[in-house]
Order: sequence, then structure tokens, then C-alpha cells
Amino acid sequence: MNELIIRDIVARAVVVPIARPVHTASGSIEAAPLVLIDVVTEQGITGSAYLFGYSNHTLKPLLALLDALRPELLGLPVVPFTRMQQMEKRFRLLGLHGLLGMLVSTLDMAYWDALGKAANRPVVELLGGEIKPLKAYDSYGMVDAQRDEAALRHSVAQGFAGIKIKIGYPDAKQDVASVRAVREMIGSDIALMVDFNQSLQPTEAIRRIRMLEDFDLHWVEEPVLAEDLQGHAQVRQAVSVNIQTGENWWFPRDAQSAISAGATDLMMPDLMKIGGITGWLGAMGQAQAASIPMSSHLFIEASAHVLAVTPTCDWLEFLDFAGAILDEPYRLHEGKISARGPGLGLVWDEQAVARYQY
Ligand code: SMN
Ligand code: MG
Repeated sequence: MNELIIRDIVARAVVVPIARPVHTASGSIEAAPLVLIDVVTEQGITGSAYLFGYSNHTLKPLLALLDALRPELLGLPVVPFTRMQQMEKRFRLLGLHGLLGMLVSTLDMAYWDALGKAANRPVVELLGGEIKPLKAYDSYGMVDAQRDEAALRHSVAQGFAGIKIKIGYPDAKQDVASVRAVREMIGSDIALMVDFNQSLQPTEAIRRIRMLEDFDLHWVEEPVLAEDLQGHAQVRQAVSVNIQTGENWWFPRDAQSAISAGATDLMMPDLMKIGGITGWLGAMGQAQAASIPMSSHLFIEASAHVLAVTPTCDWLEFLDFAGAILDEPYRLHEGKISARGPGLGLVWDEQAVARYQY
């Protein structure tokens, strides 16, 4: 394949409407603040990816940081592994996390997209795999049993084999009430996951998880602060349900820290924090070696490619933040999600992008 050379990197901020707001114990997402990144090459191929800024406050700083980064990258070949090493070396003193880590990871996804487009093949095939249907769960915020009943029933009717809800209410009794209501609604055959979004102290987490023992929870996510690996390990030892974490790990080394601390039963790295496709490959090797089931966090489109080559592939999280600005949003087929190409299969709907420009 001919080498692709980076000619320009174009970034645009958008705030995209989402199907339902995501209320968590640690803040709410009413719309998705995204930065769309297009890596334009001399050869006429453009690689695309998006990042999720969590809050509108990050959008302008992300664009400014990318402006500062661009001169480091123009004129260089689209070789993801080499570009990752370049960034690691260039920012060793600062460290790759926060906004910089998000940009480096997203650029990596855009590089892989460009390589896939240049080869006219889906990224999963460049990785040595093939497109395959992946089991997906529908991801909710904090639910109101009455208000959300129709949506939850629709998720089940659509074929989702799992549902995740957020809990971590001020009062533990509300957690129990919410889990009970949803379990009753979806029945015993659907996997039910809960996410505390880092809201508890270890002792309180243990107390609350024990109160939820009757509901056959599939996993309990981030009961305590993501960085508190000891706290996660402590909770994990005290309860019988599987502990899930990983969405806040920065690059594969954080996966190593968490696994070696015994902090988790399951892992779900986020492509935008784990180092893009390249970083995911590093984390998935660790998951394989430690026999840890690995799921995705957000980023449906790119996750569908990498999960299909993940030896311990578990669940794809269906939380659609970009559907409204994509030419063709991802949809479930018989309860499963399959990757699309060429590249990562991302095509912007330019009218929608203009409409939601920040
Ligand atoms: C989450 C994180 C950030 C935005 C929305 C949802 C969440 C998840 O923790 O697991 O999906
Ligand atoms: Mg989570």
C-alpha cells in the first residue's frame, strides 16, 4: 500500500442531541459535546474519528490544543504505531492523559480509519479479523421506572440482551427500588448491569452492593473512584457480583496497574482514553493473558471493529452519542451490532454537523 502523508488535520466541535439524557451519580449529559477530527492526506484519503468531550467546557481547549499539536504531525506518514511512539516520546515529561490523551487516542482512530479507507477494507480486517455480530447492551442513565418504562420495554423488544442503568442515589433505598423496578420490567433473562459512576466510598459500596444481592446483577461498575484501585479490590473481595471498571484507564499501562492490583473482574476500556485502536490492542493482550472478559465504553462504531478481534470479547455498550451527525447511524440487527467499513465506517452527515456546530 502506498504511504499516506498527513497534509492537514481539521477539527470541528459539535454539540449533538442524544436520544435520552444520561443522568449519573456524578453529573448529567444532556447532549453530546464532540470534536470531529479529519486527518487529510496528500493522497486524497481522509481518516475520521470523533472524541467525546464530556462537557462543553472542554471543546474550545481541545481545538486549541489540536492547533498546537498539528505542526508536530504535518508531513508525516499515517503509521499509527509510529505516531503513538512519537507522541509518547514528545510528551513523556507531561504525560499522556486528560485532553492531550483524548486527542492522541482520537488521532490514532482517525489514522486507522484512513488506512482502512485507503485499502477499501474495514479496520477489523486490517487487524487480522473479520466483521462479526457482537452482543450489545442498551445503556441508560438513572431511570425513572414510570417515565422510562416504554423505552426499557422497547430495548428488550429490539433484542438487546442486556440493559445497564446508573444508580448511586443519595439514599441506598432508591438504588434498591430502581434496580427492583427495572428487573421486574425486563424479566430474568436479560442481563442487568448497574453503574455507580465512582460515587461511593468502599465501605458504603460494599453495604449497597449487598443490598442488591437478590437481583442477579451481571456486573457492578465503578462503585468507587476510578483511581482507587485498592478500594475496588476491597469491594471486589467483599461481594460476590462481578466488578467492572476501565472506562477511565489512560493507555494500556493503567490496565496493567488495575489488573495487578486485583481491582476488577471485568474490563471495559474507552477507546478515547486507552490510546485509540493501537492502545486497545495493548489492553486486549493483557485481558487475554489474564482471562478477563473485555467490553467497550461508548464509541459504538470503532468499538465494533476492535471487539471483533478481542480474544476475551464480552459486551458492546450501546450508547449512541454520534448517531445524529452520522450519515448512517449504527443499528441493532437481531440483538447484535456489526462493524462497518471501509475504515471505521464513519461518514459525517455534513448538514447535521453544520446544524450542531458549537
Ligand atoms: C458514562 C460515562 C460517560 C458518559 C456517559 C456514560 C458511563 C458508562 O460511565 O459506563 O456508559
Ligand atoms: Mg460507566
